[in-house]
Amino acid sequence: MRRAVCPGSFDPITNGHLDIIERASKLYDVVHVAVAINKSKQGLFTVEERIRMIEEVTACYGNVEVESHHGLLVDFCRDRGIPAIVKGLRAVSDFDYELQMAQMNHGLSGVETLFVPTSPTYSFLSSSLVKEVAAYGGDVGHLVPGPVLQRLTKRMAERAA
Ligand code: COD
Repeated sequence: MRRAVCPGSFDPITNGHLDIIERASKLYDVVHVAVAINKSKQGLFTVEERIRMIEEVTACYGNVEVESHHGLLVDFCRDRGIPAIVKGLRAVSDFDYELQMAQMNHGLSGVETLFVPTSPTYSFLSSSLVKEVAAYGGDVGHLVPGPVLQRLTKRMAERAA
């Protein structure tokens, strides 16, 4: 079984994340999506909510497993026998930090990182920007999957009330 992991915060998953997960799902037998638990950062969605949204929008691929994780990503990989991390690269600005993480992860455990160039349509897209635009009532319907848009709209309305 060829396995890979797509890690991230996914707060919430965007079409940019989904594009990378879909492309990884065509290259590997099983793609693990690892949702990082960051106790020092309050998310818009709980980790459980993020997992449910990712499961819903990746179910169609048939080979994607979604889990939370805390601690080092390389430990998540070691525990599941995953030799590769798949990351999307949006722009040169992503590259410095992604290269550092890739080299650190390889040095720690030998796990490889493979970079997939983002689709040009999504090269500007991040969860943070989606949340900011949505918070001010902007249209993000073309940037996130439908089920995510529904929950995002609801959460923003709750926050505004
Ligand atoms: N197009 C393509 N890819 C995208 C896009 C887009 N528009 N947006 C995001 N991505 C991809 C990128 O590969 C990105 O790295 C990944 O999705 C996740 O993005 P986010 O924003 O959801 O998540 P981050 O950047 O907050 O996630 C950081 C990690 C959780 C991956 C990282 O901190 C980590 O591995 N933490 C675990 C602890 C650890 O091992 N630390 C040591 C690292 S050396």
